[in-house]
Amino acid sequence: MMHQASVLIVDDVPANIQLLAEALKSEYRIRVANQGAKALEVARSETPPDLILLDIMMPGMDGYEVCQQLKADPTTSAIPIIFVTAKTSVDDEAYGLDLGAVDYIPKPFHLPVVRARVKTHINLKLKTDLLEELALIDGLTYIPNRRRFDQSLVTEWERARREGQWLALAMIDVDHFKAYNDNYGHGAGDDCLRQVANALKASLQRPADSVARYGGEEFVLLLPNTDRSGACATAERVREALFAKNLPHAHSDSADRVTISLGVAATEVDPDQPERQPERLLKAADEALYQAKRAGRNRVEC
Ligand code: GH3
Ligand code: MG
Ligand code: MG
Ligand code: MG
Repeated sequence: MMHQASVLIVDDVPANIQLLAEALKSEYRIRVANQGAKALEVARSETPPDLILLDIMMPGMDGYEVCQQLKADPTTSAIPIIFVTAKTSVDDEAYGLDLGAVDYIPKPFHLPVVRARVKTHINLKLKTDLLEELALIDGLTYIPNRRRFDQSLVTEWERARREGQWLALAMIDVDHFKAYNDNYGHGAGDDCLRQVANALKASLQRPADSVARYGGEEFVLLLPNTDRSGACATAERVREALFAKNLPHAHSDSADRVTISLGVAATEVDPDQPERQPERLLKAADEALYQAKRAGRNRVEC
């Protein structure tokens, strides 16, 4: 996943933009904005910059205001900002740093210093991004972990509520997995969980659908904009996909292979009922899963 870091240069004077761009373009993808409003637009785009060099004195919205707005918006607040400015008093500098900028470079700037400071803050930003990504990935299966699922559930719940849509979940548990470990060993059990995770991931068809490892040998599907019958059909397809993998399990009581049980819950999220929390959907899916187990495993309870 090699991605070239990008730097947004914001300045109302074209000559300043040009100097900075020349100094940085061999290492970074450069984007430019000649006014505050344009800077906000680039920062809020689908591909936000990894760092912003921000002039302060500009007609219209000044750099302080741009910085304030970026820091107040959770989608842009993590982008490091370096002020590059002719406002050189210590009070101006303190004010800029108080607003959340990571650094402050006085004009006229010395290009090697700009380059060095940009490099430091880009490296830090990329490391932070990587850590955030790793914190949300399960270390055994490399699919999203429970922390990531909890975040997605809240996000999708809010979206469904705003748009008056359905939201569905399927809780998944591997059948007789204790016997698998006892028979084949814990290492083989780990391999099996990786294969189950891959099969689940591969069997999803809509881009919005996702699977996470909920814990142990439990997984969960999050199915946005999906009603009950759609969710049941997806769960059944997922069950069949894993069955078709034919992973041997000699000590399963339900089949000659590894199987899963699934419990489905779906709700049309009503904007007028904010007290209906996503936890209730999870609980319903969990109860359905329990029914699937009681009814004999290797099945979907809708
Ligand atoms: P059921 O059909 O009722 O779900 O039976 P089960 O044996 O799967 O249920 P139980 O909850 O008793 O056992 C779950 C097993 O999953 C026990 C635990 O050791 C195993 N397990 C949980 N996490 C991991 C893991 O990361 N790796 C391995 N190898 N085993 C795990
Ligand atoms: Mg200016
Ligand atoms: Mg379990
Ligand atoms: Mg189990």
